[in-house]
Amino acid sequence: MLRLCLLAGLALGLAGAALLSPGSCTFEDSACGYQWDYAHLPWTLHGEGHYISVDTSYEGEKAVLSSPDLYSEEWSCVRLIYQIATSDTSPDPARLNLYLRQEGESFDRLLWSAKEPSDSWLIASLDLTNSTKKYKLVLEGEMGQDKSTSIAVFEIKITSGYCIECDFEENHLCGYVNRWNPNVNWFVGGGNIRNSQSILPKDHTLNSALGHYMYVDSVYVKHFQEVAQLISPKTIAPVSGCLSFYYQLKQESSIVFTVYLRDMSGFYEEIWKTDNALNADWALAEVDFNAPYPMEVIFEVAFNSAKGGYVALDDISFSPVYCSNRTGTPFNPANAGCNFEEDLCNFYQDHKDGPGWSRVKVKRNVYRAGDHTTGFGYYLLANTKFTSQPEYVGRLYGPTLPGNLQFCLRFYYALYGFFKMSGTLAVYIFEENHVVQEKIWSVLDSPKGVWTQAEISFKKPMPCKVVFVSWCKSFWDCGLVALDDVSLSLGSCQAADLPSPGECTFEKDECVFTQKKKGRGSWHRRRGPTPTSYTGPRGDHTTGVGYYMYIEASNMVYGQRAYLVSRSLRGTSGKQCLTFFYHMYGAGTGLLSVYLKKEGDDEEIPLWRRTGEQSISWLRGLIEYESDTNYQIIFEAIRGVSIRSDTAIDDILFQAGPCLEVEEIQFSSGYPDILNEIEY
Ligand SMILES: [Ca+2]
Ligand SMILES: [Ca+2]
Ligand SMILES: [Ca+2]
Repeated sequence: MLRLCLLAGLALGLAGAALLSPGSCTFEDSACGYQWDYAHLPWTLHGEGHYISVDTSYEGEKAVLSSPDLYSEEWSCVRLIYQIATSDTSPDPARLNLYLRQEGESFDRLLWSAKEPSDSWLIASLDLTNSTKKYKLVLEGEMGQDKSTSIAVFEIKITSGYCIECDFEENHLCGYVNRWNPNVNWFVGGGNIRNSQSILPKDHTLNSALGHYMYVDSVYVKHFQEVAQLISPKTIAPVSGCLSFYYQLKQESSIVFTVYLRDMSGFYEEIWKTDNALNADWALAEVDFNAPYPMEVIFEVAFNSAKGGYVALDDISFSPVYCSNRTGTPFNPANAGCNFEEDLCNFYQDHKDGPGWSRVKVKRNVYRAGDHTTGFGYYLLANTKFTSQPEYVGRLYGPTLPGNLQFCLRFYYALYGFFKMSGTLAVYIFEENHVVQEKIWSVLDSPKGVWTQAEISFKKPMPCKVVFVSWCKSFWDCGLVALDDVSLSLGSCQAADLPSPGECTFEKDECVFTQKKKGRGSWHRRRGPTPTSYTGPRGDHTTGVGYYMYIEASNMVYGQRAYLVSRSLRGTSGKQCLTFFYHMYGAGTGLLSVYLKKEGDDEEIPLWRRTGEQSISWLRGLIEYESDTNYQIIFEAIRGVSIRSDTAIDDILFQAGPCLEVEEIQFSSGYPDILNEIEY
């Protein structure tokens, strides 16, 4: 249960409801138009305590609170003050989640999730990018296993501007935190505090003794090079522009005042440093700021002695235009990827080593696997019988990437052949002049003929290129190497991306889907090959070594059905696009169908169907549909005539808007003449 005494000191400068912007609430007299979902646990408004909470006095798993309709044509910052009180230490404890529910979308986008229990309130700051679409904020409390869990929200405040901006006039300090150090720390100065260390007569915002600022001084410094850090809220949306702030620096012996960016893998980049000039009054600092992936701004002061002096800081602000006259378009990581469907994109080869990688595709069949993108498309192949010679090396160069940015490179590879495969494919980083070459990845022996995902994080100080190198040492040490779906994103691969809404890879669970049994056959979640030979996939579509859903034909009888049904999805106006991958390999394969079931309607509208064996590959299915009422999507597999009838699905993705591509026509009259038949 919540301890109410902890709420003391929670005066957030929000006197007078008239000041509140739409979507903001202090939960004093009302919930400000926030409504709870009666299908779940009730929230309780504690007007005297100024908070709203949910606890486990009722049976239930979660509670949902959604805002009135909101608009944010300007960039804004949502600040949420909350507390999770629980003794739950299980791997899946109580959580508070914040979702963005945008008009026209069937799925809510997770903006933020917290699970750390605490004895006092905490603050979360979340940037909301500008949009013309109507939206709601949806808070979801997940109660976990502990029977005494309580989740409370004290305040939601939406302000225009960026979360890294702060004038330090409110005591939540905009989510800025001091990193505790025994001897030197950032403190709030000014206002009514009037303590002996609060040395400045006036702050910058109000130019008054009542205004507030942050300061750090050297009085308690004991060691050489002691450091105080003030850390901003983490950016969650890409931002670039001009960061400015006011500071005063009084220096008796050397002080170093530095501003860093720190990414989620802990890498620091210095963006600003004081020169040694004294600043008797508030001085303006302006610095170009570029955070294409989540980062924190760190204001760091290093002292060398107790007589160092002090630094004060106020009015941190941000403008989306660079301070300097910087031109040029920002780097777009999409230009460094390729699915090889049209051409090599921005990749190229040098032919000094002989023919390198060939762009190929195979007819959809049950003997040769297709590409990774759709199962029907193109990929690159090296070490074919045309290219493989002892000591043969094929190099595929990517476009030049800027230095000093963290990247995540992902690609899919597949190996074919009978011999030793390790080392036949490697990834190098070439510095621009190709003088420095560094191997960052090399293939180990892996399952043959399975598209397997590789993931590499890297960051280099200089501009560089990614180079895929295929290698054929000798006839006995050489195999076919296939490459597809190369993609590059900003930030490290490990920086846990919030899951995409409407995406289901089946890696953790069955997502929005559940079985509908009633004496029917069932879908199973599995990784690796299925038990019966000559049917079923050898690996999943997501990574090659992950999970997929399938029907095990040997547990079912001819004509038996298995249903996988989504939960109720939000109806919207306009078209929706459903993408998924299906695997129908096996001489006795039955049917796979997809249905749309609208709420309050018994009819299951057929959207898509395939009958019989299709390919040894995962193939992509695309479905466009519309439903303005809530609806469910049903995947139905029917077992075929024999046990070679395992049917599998993976990588389901729901997206708002029409499908951008059309599905490859299933029984086309022929393939393009440029078709490159593989020889191996
Ligand atoms: Ca101030
Ligand atoms: Ca492809
Ligand atoms: Ca999967």
